Amino acid sequence: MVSGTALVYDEEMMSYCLLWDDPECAIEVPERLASSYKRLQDYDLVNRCVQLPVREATEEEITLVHSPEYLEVVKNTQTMDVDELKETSQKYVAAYFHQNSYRCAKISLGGTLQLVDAVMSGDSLNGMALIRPPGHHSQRSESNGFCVFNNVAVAAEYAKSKYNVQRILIVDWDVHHGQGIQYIFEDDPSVLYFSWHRYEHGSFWPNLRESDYDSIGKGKGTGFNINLPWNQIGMGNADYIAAFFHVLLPLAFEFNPELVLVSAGYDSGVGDPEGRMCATPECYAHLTHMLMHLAGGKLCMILEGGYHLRSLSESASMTVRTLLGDPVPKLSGEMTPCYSALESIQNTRHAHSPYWKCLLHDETRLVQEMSTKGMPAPEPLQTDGSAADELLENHMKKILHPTPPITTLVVAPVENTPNILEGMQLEEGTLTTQQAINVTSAFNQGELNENVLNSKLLPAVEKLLNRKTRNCITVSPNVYLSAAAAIQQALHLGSERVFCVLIGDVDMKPEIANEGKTLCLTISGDKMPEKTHSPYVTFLQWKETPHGGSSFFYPLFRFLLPLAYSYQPDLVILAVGSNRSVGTMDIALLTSLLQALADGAVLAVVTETEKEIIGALSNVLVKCASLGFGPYNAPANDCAQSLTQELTVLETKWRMLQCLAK
Ligand code: X5A
Ligand code: ZN
Repeated sequence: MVSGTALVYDEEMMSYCLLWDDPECAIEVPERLASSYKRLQDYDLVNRCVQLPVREATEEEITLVHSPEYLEVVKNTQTMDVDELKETSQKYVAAYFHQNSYRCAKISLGGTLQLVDAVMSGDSLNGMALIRPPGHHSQRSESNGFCVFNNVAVAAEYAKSKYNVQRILIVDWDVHHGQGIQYIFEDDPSVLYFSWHRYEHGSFWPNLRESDYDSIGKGKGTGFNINLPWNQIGMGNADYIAAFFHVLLPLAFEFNPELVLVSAGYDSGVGDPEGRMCATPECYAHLTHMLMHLAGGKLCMILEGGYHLRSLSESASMTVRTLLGDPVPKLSGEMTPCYSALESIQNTRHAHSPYWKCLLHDETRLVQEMSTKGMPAPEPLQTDGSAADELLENHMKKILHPTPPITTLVVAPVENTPNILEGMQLEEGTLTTQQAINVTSAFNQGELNENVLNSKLLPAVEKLLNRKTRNCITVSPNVYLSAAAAIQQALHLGSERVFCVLIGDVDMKPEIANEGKTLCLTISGDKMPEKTHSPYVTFLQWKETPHGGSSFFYPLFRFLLPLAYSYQPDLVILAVGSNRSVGTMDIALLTSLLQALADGAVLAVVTETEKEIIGALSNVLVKCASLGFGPYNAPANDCAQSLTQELTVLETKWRMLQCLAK
């Protein structure tokens, strides 16, 4: 299997800078690269990556996107004096040239193409290019917003022509609209472009009408340009994650790209003077982790903006850590998207609803009068530069833990041992049925039985909670009883929130959901049982439609993950019994995505007869297995309907489920 993370960096890209006074351009400094690279070194991430040498992009490559006339203009800046450089710069918007700009722009683009080659050839699974100048504002014949050549746009054209890639997803999480990328691919259905950006009803740079949600592409490309404009500053973790669940991910999975390119600007992070947003560094780990499940893991991160050095470098480090497969830290903050974010999400979903099957099942309608329209300019947030420095320093200490020494602990009787993979450790033995029965009665009596404490499953739960192992897989003759025992043990050891997903014949008794300390979700092909009226006992009726492909993405992003993220568990238990109505690959995807919760503490409990599931889950839990998915299928009507009903009840309590502002 393809593995490894590539890193592109060369200090030569620090050999240009702004030569005159211009407050707008002053933030784009060479130290942006130095501090990012330094932070990666401090976290010992550079050593764990494959470092790729940069190269100059060729003229042929540059003109995949740019006009020969513009190339000539940039080339000529090499020999200009400062006055001429300034004069050339002023022909464009928010641009500056230096004598070394051309050379650096060629390396910046060439480095990006090196990364694309590594990933497309299979030398590396994924990677990141730390480069400048950035690219996403630059246009066919124009420099713009500190960008000279459009690195990501050229990379997409390059991948199409060199590797015959049919579908490319570009995710632009920079806080500015990459209008350059939009213009280049507007009428091209082979490139799906997603950008969120600070917009404030058009009052934020680059102040373009076409940055709004209703620019959806042109001609054949209609539906393939997704703009999510933020009309307020202060967007944070919950808003970004909601945008992924309710806008980007469903469309991206339906699109089914063969390569994902990220215009990875970190000016959307906390402390950035341009963006004035609030996302903390681990948010980028979550975004990255989700994107790693597309295109068989072929994911290239290409640096764009990011002007708060500490925020930039911490966020870029979280990105690389995640690419390498390290556990994703728990997301911090209240998991409630703000009203203005929901308005934006609602409008983007509405604008795209004619073009995407996955948007069909929910009601979509337009917000006519935006709540923030005509509001006075927002007050500066308290997170100015140095306050953010301090906040970040403390924050990183709080959220980063040493990676557990064991990746996957296997609790199984020896005759049922799955093939032990590298990174797995076997603890022989599991609960006997008698022991498990003891647990249930112990639970009813409010005490834990000696017998049970001596078995191997309960110590495994302790190891999981104490971070001795990252995750755990248990092969059990009685999935329900083992899961019940694990829950009791977790609560006994002080867990506050256990998220438990039950698939197939597991039959967990709802009374397990005590005091909100557990949230149980049962997935079954049968109709919903009589309603319990507890938001902690939830139900998903799900059955695959017969004709190939999968429709599971729909409930995954519409329901399962938003529910899990709303709850913020400290332990995830996934119990898979027999007679399940969800396919092996879908359960693998679910498990892999759930690893972003609870610092990766996932306990999978699997029936001993389900060999295929045991194999698939071992793969997902041990390696960040790159999963491949077929085309998207529309879900069966009764399933979609029962989900909608369930959502109406639950979304007032679990706020990440909400995708209409009301
Ligand atoms: C790459 C990038 C921002 C330009 C802002 C000009 N450019 N006001 O973040
Ligand atoms: Zn930017």
